Amino acid sequence: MESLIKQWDGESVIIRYDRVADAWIFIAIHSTALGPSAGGTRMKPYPHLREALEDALRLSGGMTLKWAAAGNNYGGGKGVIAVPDSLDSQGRSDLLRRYGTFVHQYNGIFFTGPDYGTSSEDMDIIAETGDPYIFGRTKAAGGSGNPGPYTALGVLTSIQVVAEQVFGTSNLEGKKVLVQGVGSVGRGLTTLLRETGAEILISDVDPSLTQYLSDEFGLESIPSDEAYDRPCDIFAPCAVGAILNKETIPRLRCRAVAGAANNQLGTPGDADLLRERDILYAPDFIANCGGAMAIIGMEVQGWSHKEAEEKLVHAIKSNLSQVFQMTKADGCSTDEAGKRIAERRLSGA
Ligand code: PPY
Repeated sequence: MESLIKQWDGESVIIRYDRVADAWIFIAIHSTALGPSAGGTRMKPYPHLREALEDALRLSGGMTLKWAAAGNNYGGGKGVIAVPDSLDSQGRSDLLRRYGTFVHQYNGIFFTGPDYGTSSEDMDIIAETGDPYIFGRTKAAGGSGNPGPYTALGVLTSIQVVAEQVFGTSNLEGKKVLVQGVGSVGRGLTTLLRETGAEILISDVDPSLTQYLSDEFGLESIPSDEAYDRPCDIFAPCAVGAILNKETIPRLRCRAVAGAANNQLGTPGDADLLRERDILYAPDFIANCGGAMAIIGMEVQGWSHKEAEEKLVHAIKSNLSQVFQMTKADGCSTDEAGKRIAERRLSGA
């Protein structure tokens, strides 16, 4: 764990052991250059504690790039709560309240909201003690609700922009889009894709999730270990990170990658592998910023639901077209180009 922190380029990590629930809490503050750190709180059991810390460190770094590229004055942060498998519902709610107290103690150096394993309803509970540092509460409690649909809209926009680059048209009719992971965001993406006339393939490690979509909408489901090999036009990773790596990239049979998962590249060099294979990659921290932008837009900047949609679509189109221009002009990878856009803002801070 020491070596993870030594190698990390962020600012601070806050660690707490919650004795009552036997849970570990990591809050990684990657950067406060543009403003207070902000990012969702992920809650799940981890086989090894090291992986929980690793998630917090990596994901908070992604948030720094996301906020900077999106033009928001926040820095990268992420909360991770590593819980035991045995945690029951009452124990979970009590832990969330203690987590709120913990976040509150830091007086706004870290703002948080929903992420993998936490919901808007959970944010209502955390906010009982953590207010005013909790975003994404339910609409009934005065928050902006589940950010998933906004993230999905941003990913759809990214898919349309990469289609335009690769096929000369953003019209997805008849285009094969493979959605890897049909949890909250992936499933929302399939709903939006159905309206475009795209041919949708789905894949998930949890067969109950794909079964529902296959039964209800006739979507073709691919076994999860075959997702990389299946020919498609656009591959949309909406599950776990690090799935674009030296094992999977040679197997891909798509023209472009655009999805919602955080930290999709195994290493930054994997963006070059994609470029060498002529697969156009929409940098994850640009493609998946819709939820983050909408949360801040609606809760801090006073945007309506409609304004949030319009502004996130506009920001993603504009950032991706800059990225693709930069890669054409100087041959860098799209990931590198996206990072330059973010770093330009960070260095001007
Ligand atoms: C993400 O986009 O990965 C987030 O964590 C978004 C976010 C930002 C602020 C509060 C909650 C979630």
